[in-house]
Amino acid sequence: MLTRRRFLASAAGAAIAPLAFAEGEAQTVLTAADVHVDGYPTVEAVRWMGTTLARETRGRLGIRVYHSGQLGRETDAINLARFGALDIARVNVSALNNAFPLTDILALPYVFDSTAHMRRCLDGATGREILHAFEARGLVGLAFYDSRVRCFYNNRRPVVEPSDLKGLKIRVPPSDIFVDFVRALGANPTTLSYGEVFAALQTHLIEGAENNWTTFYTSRQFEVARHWSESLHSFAPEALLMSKRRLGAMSPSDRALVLDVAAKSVPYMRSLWDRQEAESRAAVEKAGVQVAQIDRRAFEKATAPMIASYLREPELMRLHRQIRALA
Ligand code: GTR
Repeated sequence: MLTRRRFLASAAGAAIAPLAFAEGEAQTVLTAADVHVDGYPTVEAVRWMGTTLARETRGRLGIRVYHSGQLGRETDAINLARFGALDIARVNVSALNNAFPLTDILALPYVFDSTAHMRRCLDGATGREILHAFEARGLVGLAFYDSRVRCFYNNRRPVVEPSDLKGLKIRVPPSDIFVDFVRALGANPTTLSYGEVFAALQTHLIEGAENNWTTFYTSRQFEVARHWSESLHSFAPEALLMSKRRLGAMSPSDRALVLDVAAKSVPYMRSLWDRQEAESRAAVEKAGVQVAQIDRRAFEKATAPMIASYLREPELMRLHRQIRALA
């Protein structure tokens, strides 16, 4: 095995950069923003990109990840990246829906049947087309990451039927799809940024929200919302975006390297994700959160007109057909 000591010894006194670089130590440090806590699979995947870039360029390129929302909301990160003030924004597609309408198809409820189905679509022509669409507005779509599936949870009661949600104030991300979906179920949608959700649940400004197991756990929202419902409604994935201006300013070979390393971070992220999701669910259930199965038919029936209204948009209908053909 080539250890660091042996590598340095074999360099015979030449001024060679070390094999491992601390985050942010490279000559050119790209900045990345994520709302999630340190250790979350998206944070770790971008950090892995930074380590890989540093290794491949002998310390010339690296990434510093500002996690836990240190650089603000996802909508802020998107705009900062568009204008070149931030290099990499890791956000959920829900934060992109209103500005990039093609992303609607990825967040729309009941479009994907499973993670495997979603991965097939994102890894193929549908994913490539949507990633490409970001370029029209100052961004380069580097990759999509997993976020599995979103479900409702609340601090009031078990939710089985849509009528159980009636009148509840439910936090949604800043996307019309989520606002319309929650409204179609008879609840009151409240748009809040991710960082505000825990306190809003705790102070009863809202009564519920919806997200995946990993986020529910790592944000500690499970401590203040004790009823989870397996609504499995949206597979809205994560998007990894880069400032088009910043990427365009790099040399062609560095540009190709960044794109390649981003693509390679996807399987890495997925392996972290699968493990973390199972651990998160187990921890939440152990902490006593009640899990209810829902009446899926009733949920689909209540929201069918709302979903159909989005699919009247020809581009979304076309993508929907493409996705369903891979089901
Ligand atoms: C999570 C996602 C975050 C953020 C959050 C939210 O699943 O990973 O990027 O978008 O949802 O609902 O705001």
